[in-house]
Amino acid sequence: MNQTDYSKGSGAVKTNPFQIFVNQAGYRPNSKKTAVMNFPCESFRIVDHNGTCRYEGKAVRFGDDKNSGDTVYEADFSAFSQKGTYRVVAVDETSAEFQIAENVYDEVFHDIVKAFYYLRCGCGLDEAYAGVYRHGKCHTSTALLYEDKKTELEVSGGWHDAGDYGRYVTAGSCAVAHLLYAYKMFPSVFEKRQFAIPESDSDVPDLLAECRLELEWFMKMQREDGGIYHKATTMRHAPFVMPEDDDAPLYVFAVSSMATADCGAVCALASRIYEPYDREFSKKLRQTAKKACQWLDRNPDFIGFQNPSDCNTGEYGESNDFSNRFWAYAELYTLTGDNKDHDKMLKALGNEFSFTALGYAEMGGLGALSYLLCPHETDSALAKQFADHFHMEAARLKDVADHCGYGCAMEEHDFTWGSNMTLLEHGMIFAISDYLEKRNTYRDYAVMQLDYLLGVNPTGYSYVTGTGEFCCNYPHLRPAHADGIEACIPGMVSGGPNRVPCDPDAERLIPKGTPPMKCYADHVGCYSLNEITIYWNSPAVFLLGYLYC
Ligand code: 9MR
Ligand code: ZN
Repeated sequence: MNQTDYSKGSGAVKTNPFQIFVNQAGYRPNSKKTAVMNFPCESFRIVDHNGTCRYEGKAVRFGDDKNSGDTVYEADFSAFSQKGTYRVVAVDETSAEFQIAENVYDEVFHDIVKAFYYLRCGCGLDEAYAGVYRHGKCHTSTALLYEDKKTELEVSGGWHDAGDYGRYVTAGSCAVAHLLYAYKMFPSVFEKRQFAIPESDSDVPDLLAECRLELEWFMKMQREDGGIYHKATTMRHAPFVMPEDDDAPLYVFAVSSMATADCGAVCALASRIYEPYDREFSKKLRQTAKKACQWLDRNPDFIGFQNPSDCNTGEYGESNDFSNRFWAYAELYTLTGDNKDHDKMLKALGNEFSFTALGYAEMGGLGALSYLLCPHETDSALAKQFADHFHMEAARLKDVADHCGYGCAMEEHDFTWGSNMTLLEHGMIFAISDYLEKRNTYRDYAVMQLDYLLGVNPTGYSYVTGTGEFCCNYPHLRPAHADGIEACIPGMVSGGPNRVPCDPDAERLIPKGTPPMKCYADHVGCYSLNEITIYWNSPAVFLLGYLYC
């Protein structure tokens, strides 16, 4: 993230040739279908690839949209459900190509899950699975404990966090939790689905095989006394080289109470999920979770994390660990059914935090979800409170989306670093609320969040690499740049617009006063707009899992 010479993609940022904004992956036949225009128009047409008009509709003036600064017109073609490949045309503008078909999400879903494979650390990526994106083994040397450099630790494995090669426990726990809840809530979507990974032929669903890599790494990050080290990284961010060429010494940094709680929580969750597939592994996860929670019992005070002054890799600092502890004890109770664990969870409720936040720092929503899906006896009044929080949040977000010309459930303050995570987590809230009530009240709103991600937004970008005619292709992602291949590794969710761009390239490229939803550039230097991370992909997996049901 410094004075790097970006030889690829460092030129001008492309301008969008399409002024009508559509979901570039497409729409399912029976789903809500909207395109958005930001120029005056009264009607629109859907044309097929021969240019033949297949549908005509009236454009509806939405009016001024605050976060994009646009005056917006909407084209609703939900009534048109004929399978095919189309564009929307209005006045003399056109949209990118899109499809209407039952399976329109298949490819993007595959890519977004497969992205985790591409981020694997340690094992190297085989040509058989990675094709041109293959690379050698990376970060396999032992690491030194930063606090006591005589101690060497073997902590290979897991996933690279993001555009950098660091591995961070809190970030990883959040991502694995999204993926495991996707599996738990929508099992039929994942049971048979393969993502072309080395484990695809095993009896374990691919999504679980993929998460296992990260879980195995978490276990290596646990200290004898149960505490979990916060991160394993080099001292400084690597230059833009391939992972196997990043050979700076690795360090393991201090134990934090957030990492211990988050990792304990996700291992407890995983222990239940892997039980039918691998008893031994499930037992190990249970032990990791128990030891982590015992450490929390013995260390009731917050132990945060701050980078030592000579380290510039990700910090993932938090100012308290209330929600993390609640999540840990909620998952522990869900695993054990032990009243003592229930008491600990109740005690952790004594502090104020959100019960709908889904990470990476605030974890209260995951604790609430754990309790709501708990197979043991629960306090029905408390469970109702948790469910109500999700329903109230879904209703609030619906209102936000109704006031947005692009149907996006985000407010001005949501457009910060990684805004697409917030977008997708809001999509998750719609899904969770409906799931709990076995209804489809918010389905259209969940679809609309995905539409925004894949092109129904004022930049016109599909924010997923490889999806759509006009998608981001130059994310701040070291191997994608260093491999010299023009087409980026597919399936990477870009962080998205950030109204407070805070890297030198973004400060140069985004004029002051740009509306929040347009503060984006598909430029490799812009880590505050265009990085990728595991926990920006993971909520997309959850949302797509839901939309498949
Ligand atoms: O996602 C994180 C974002 O919310 C923070 O504002 C930002 C600055 O602290 O850090 C982001 O996390 C980065 C992490 O520190 C290192 N790996 C890449 C992450 C995504 O940019
Ligand atoms: Zn690596």
